Amino acid sequence: MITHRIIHHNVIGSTNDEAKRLAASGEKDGTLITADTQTAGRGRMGRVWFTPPDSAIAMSLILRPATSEIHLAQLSLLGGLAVAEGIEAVTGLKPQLKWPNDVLIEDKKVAGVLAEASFDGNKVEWVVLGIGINVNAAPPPEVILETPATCLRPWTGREINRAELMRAVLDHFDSHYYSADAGLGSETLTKEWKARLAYLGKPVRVVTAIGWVEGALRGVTSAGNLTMRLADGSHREFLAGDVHLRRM
Ligand code: BT5
Repeated sequence: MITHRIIHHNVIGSTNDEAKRLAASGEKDGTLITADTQTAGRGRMGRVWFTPPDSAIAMSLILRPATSEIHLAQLSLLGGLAVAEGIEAVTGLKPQLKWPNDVLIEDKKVAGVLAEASFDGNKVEWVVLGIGINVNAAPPPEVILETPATCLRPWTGREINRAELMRAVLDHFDSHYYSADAGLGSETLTKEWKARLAYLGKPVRVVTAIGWVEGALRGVTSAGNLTMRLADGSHREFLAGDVHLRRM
């Protein structure tokens, strides 16, 4: 395991913004920014991420990948897997991954991942992997537009120690990310994603900027793309990006 340098804030706008600022000024691989409360938490594409004060996990990990053969979708999925495994280790619950970046308990969103990066040409300079987990309080229903939200508390019946859960998530992340043979791009990791994938084999709709496609969800590729089987038997692959996955 690597030892992360942790910079904690009681209140901050967004841990991802702070991590990006630090990464751009040379902060090293493994530094983690955490906060008890975010006032301007972000989701993908400018969406709002609500952080219930003093009861959630909001953290952003700075990574400087050794290889440029890395896709942000892989890191989102890996972040989600680490969250799911960390939650399972601490609570016994078995969360699922909703491609590309959500963690669900019984179809409700308990956590979200936001991977952002800076490139120098084709080479990744740094990645900021932001993770938000609803631990002891759920966000108010009015901030949730699409997937219903939940937190861990109603499922465990007890308050969860946020530091313990954060450690568990980071340990699981490290054990995959720094694995020589079961890391990003490996068949082992791809199988672990698939084993946790929400809606596997179920009818889904993928909504893209130019329309939508319906089919059965087949799985994910080692690059983190979604695969679907369409009604005519053909297969389609989707890159994460401005794409939404919906259950039908
Ligand atoms: C995400 O975006 O799910 C990524 C969330 C990443 C948050 C972390 S917290 C630490 C770090 N610092 C940041 O500023 N961000 C990262 P997306 O898939 O775009 O989902 C956003 C949507 O989820 C919103 O439009 C709401 O509908 C919903 N949402 C907002 N807050 C939520 C919450 N606490 N729990 C569940 N759903 C939420």
